[in-house]
Amino acid sequence: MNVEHTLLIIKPNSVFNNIIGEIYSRFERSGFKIIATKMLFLNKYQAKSFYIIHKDKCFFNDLVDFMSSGPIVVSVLECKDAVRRNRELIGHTDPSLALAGTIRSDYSDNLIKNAVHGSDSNYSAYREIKFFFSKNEIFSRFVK
Ligand code: FUP
Repeated sequence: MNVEHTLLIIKPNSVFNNIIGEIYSRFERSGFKIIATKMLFLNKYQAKSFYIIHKDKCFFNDLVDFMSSGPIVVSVLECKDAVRRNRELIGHTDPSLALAGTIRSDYSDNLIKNAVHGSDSNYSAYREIKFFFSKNEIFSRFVK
C-alpha cells in the first residue's frame, strides 16, 4: 500500500460549530498525519473555481454560497491509502446515507452543510492540494 496525500476541508459549518479539533483528532487517531494546514475564507470566484466540476448541477449556486459563507480549514493528510481511508472516515456525501460513526453522519447539518470535504481520487487530491498549497507549505513526515 502506497503512502498518499489527500485534501481535507473542514467546511464553514464545522468551523462555526467549533469542531476543528474533534475532526483533526479523528484523523490523527486513525493514523493520518496533518502535513499542511491553513484557515482561509474563500471568495465566490475561488469557491466556483474549486467546485467547477459541478458548474451545471442544480446545487452549484447553493454550494458556492455556502463554501464562501465563512472561514474554512484546509489540510493535507498523509498516510498509507490516504484517499480511500479519508473517504471512509468522512462517509457518504448525503449524511442521511452516511454510516453511523462517520464524520458526515455525526456532524452534518444537511446535505450542503455536510461538515467536510475529502478528495475522491488521487487525481482530485493532486489538483485540490495544488489549489490551496505550494510545495514549500507541505511537510511530509513519511519515513521509510
Ligand atoms: P463529495 O465528493 O462527497 O464531497 O461530493 P460531491 O463532489 O458529489 O459534491 C460536492 C458537494 O455538493 C457535497 F459536499 C454537497 C453538495 N451536493 C449537494 O448539495 N447536492 C447533491 O445532490 C450532491 C452534492
